[in-house]
Amino acid sequence: MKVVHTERHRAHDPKVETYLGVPVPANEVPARADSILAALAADGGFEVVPPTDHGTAPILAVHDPGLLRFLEAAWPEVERQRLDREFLVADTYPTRSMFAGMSDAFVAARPEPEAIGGRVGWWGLDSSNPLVAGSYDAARGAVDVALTTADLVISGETVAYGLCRPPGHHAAAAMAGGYCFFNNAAVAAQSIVERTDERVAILDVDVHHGNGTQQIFWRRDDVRYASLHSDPRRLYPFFLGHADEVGEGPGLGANLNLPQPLRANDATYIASLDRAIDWIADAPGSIVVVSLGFDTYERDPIGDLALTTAGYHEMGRRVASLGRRLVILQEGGYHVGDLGTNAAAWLRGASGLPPGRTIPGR
Ligand code: Q9C
Ligand code: ZN
Repeated sequence: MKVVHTERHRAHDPKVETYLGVPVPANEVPARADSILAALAADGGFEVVPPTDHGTAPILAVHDPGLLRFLEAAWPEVERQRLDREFLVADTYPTRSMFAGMSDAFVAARPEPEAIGGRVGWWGLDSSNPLVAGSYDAARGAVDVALTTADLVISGETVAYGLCRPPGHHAAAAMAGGYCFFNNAAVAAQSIVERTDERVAILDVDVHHGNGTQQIFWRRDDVRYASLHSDPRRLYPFFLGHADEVGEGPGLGANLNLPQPLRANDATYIASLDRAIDWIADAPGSIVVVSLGFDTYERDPIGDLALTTAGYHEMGRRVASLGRRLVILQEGGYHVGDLGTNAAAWLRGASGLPPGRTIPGR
């Protein structure tokens, strides 16, 4: 299997994030990609290829140009103002209740703030998403990885894996958040729709609901979105991801959320996965974009499900059994030590290979 990867991800190297306002070690770190690459290299069945530059047009096909402008300008502005800090994060957000009682048109006409402290809240979902000096460049690299992975599949590979970092599925059309800046999977899916004229399905198996992907395709029937995730009553992103979110307008019925119970195991999870797979099989199309997270893992530090390495192999096998071509893109997964082994297991399953090595000592 081809693996698309670039070292550009390394520029996004936050040391700290904040958790309910308290500094904690960052979860979304370059070592994640190192873990995955090391395991795939040890496996031997993977060929690493670099991405090609796709420019900004595919990003602007799903994102507000203001988000791109902000992300590009944010760190230079921090430096220009000599704000002495290692990362930028908002403390003030345009929360919905601020605008309660005001008309949609009035709210839509509120101007983007000029001050950096206002802009970072304007374009952001949450305060645990540190933006550092290299975040923009790394995020552009991750989009190129996703688009190159889609290119490979469009030009005939049955499956390819993009080692996107930073991840993407929390980024909405006009919003970054949840360790995400651009929505890699949404950019790839949009590009596939444009170039193949086919419908595309996105299957999101990160432990968190992909609120950004859902938002981008909410009113569309040409891109179906299915997500398995921890119930948002317990876990981030809290405000979206419930089972009653089914899309609106032309997109009514093209969104499927399957919230999972606390500590869901392989059997419980895979029963839901089969539902999502059947739902995807119900609609036409030959390509599925997989938003692949390993924060469903039993030892993940921020997830609350309990999947195993063996479960990941079975998941990959079942997703491949759809008989569609797969554009597999990396999202979350924060147990850095076991991340690579889990990724190798999933991708081996998706390639029709038997399970590889297991977690040492387990
Ligand atoms: N104490 C992805 O997995 N909140 N994003 C973390 C941890 C944000 C996760 C709080 C979690 C975002 C792509
Ligand atoms: Zn996640």
